[in-house]
Amino acid sequence: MAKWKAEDKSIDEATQEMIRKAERDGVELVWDRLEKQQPQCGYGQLGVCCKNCMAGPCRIDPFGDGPQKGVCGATADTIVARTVDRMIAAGAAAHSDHGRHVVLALHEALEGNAPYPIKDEKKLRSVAKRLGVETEGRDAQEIAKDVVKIAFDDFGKQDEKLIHFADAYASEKRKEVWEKVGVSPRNIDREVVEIMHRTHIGVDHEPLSLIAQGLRASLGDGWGGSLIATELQDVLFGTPQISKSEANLGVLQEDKVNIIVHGHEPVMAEKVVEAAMDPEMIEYAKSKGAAGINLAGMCCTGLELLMRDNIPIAGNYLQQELAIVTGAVEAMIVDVQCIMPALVDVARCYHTKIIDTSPIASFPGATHIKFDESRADEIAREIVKTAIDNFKNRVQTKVRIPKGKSEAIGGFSVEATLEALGGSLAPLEDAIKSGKIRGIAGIVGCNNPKVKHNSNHIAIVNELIKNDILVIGTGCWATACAEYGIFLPEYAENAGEGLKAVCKALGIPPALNMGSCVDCSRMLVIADLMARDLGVDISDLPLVGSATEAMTEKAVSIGTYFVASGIYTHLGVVPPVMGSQEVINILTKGAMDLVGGAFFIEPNPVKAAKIMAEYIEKKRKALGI
Ligand code: SF4
Ligand code: MSK
Repeated sequence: MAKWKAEDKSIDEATQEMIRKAERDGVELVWDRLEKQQPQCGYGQLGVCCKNCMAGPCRIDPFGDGPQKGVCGATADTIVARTVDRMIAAGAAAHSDHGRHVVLALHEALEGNAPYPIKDEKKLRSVAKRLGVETEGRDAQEIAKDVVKIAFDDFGKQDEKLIHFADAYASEKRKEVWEKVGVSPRNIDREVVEIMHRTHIGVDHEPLSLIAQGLRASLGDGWGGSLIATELQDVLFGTPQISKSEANLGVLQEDKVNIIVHGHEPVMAEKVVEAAMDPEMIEYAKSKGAAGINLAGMCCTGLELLMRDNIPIAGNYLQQELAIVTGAVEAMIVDVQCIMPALVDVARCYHTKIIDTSPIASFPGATHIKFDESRADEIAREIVKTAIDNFKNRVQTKVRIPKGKSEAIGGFSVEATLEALGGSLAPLEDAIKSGKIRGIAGIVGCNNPKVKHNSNHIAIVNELIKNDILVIGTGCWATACAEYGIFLPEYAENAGEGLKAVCKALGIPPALNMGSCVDCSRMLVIADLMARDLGVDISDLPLVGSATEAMTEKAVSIGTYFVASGIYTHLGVVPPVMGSQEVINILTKGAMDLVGGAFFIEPNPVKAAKIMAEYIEKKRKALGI
């Protein structure tokens, strides 16, 4: 019998209902496993353990009685800095490899080897123009080939110059800061590799230079790998437009074949959407006794589909097991990142098939249907057919779909946001200048079972909007807001008078869904646009960032590139840095002097929102507004 009650684990009733069902069904969930891990290792929490070589593992005694150096002589400061760097490297690698996969898919399509037509030529032309690619009198195929070449070059060039995408998208002022500090990313992959080199035993031991390399690798993610992923996904699958969908476990339907796509990369999922909508497939589902096919998303693949295709999203990171616990999911199709290996065990208690599709992500016990762009349509149909064939195995007595779901407006790409504002950021900037809106907070996703599911996300948004701070964000934060009804224009009633008036005039919610976690790049583009309009650097703007339920290494990379882009950024979960005062000082103070942004750590979301609001007021004062 679990000691933590369902109400302690999530603020969401549908989630609580499924947690209780899991308990009745004898299914172990993420919270049970977290409980079994208690107490978690104190050395690990402080970041003072090292296993970078086989003379270790070594650990530093935080109380000073035991060893103060590893076998090689590494201090706590070195070990903590290396720990942070390796987290950034892993996060940047994950985003950037995602970006690479998108470039490869576009490349294969242009070579005639994959069935992906360019869906958004307008976006392609605008990306190309930014990159300095000639567009006049050229067809989309030719332009796209040049864009692909540039993107590939950012993963492979060997000179010391800034990567092309960052060069094309970031303002001169910001680029000067990076150049001066020596953190301009030269090649997306190289910066990750260099972290692995520097943190190998006996290389870089200086916390400041280690962290500087972390900033550089993270910039290669935000202004490189992630940006490439976002921009080229828009080219391939369409730039998101503002539209309505639904969120939470209640989007599953009892009479239909339920298919969930989960992970991060839409290259495969977009094909599953097509296959699931194919009348032939729907007929096939009906022939098996179902009323049709219901496709829903999970985590960031879900957000990609919600943003572009209005596909409902069944949940965020901590709800992935619970979707299976409904007993109504025929197949969960997974690609990469944030997919719990435990899904296979949970699925064993029901009839759900876990189908892994990525050549780089295999799950023991899952059904493997590996995706290959050249046979994309055929594989997507095979996946959907496998799900339909599994409908007959559903055990009706185990089915219970919670009612909880909410409508939500999504699709706030940069382009859609500008369109909603009448073509430029001017109305928003005017509202900021006049003080109706005090500033903007950009929130990045994740859930973390150490934090009550969705609680920090909702609390911080409520507090920020009350203070007339417009919130934009991505990832599991966006799903939390969607489930809570925050992405509806009427939620502006909960905002301060100024923000409420602006939202009413524009017909927008007080918080805007900008997409998946890779789409944090959209927030950088918005910040950059605003800085250019006002003739200042990003660090001068009344902007703040937050990763309030941070969990993944990707979140560490995102937070770091926010900081390196000049944004004061909140972390709601204490990262493994507390074992080094020097590293804490660099991240929370020193970075501000170097790049105009820094981290602050505050587990209490209400207190964090207050600090963010104060920072915004400080920035407004400095700008004279
Ligand atoms: Fe220990 Fe140094 Fe090896 Fe780390 S690199 S495990 S501190 S000897
Ligand atoms: S899925 S990275 S838990 S946002 Fe992108 Fe959510 Fe964070 Fe994974």
